[in-house]
Amino acid sequence: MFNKIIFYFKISTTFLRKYTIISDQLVQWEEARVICNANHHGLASISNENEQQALEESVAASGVASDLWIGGFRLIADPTWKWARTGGNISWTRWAPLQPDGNGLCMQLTYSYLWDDDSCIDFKPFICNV
Ligand SMILES: [Ca+2]
Repeated sequence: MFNKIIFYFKISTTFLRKYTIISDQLVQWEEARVICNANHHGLASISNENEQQALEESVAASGVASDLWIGGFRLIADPTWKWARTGGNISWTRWAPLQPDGNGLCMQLTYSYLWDDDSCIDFKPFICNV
């Protein structure tokens, strides 16, 4: 039902991370989270430079030239960003310049692979951890 594109990237001899990009389904952030939890291992989370690099490579290889939902979010009364997949606070970050600027509570990966807060009700393709 989805056009799933799965990429595998070996980042080092001890590190392997896989991401799935579902590129033909445009959904709001919450729906992306639910789909990723049901079918994979959560909406994509990025914990360090290696994972960011793997994500960038998988998006580049997919040919998807669009903003994409990833798994960061915050609550309206709390400035702390968390990963939906784990519930943990986000420490390592790769925000775009001048972001987060407060225009939304959900995190997108921009077409230049940087992080940006955005309105959760926008419709975008998304990336799951697998
Ligand atoms: Ca923003």
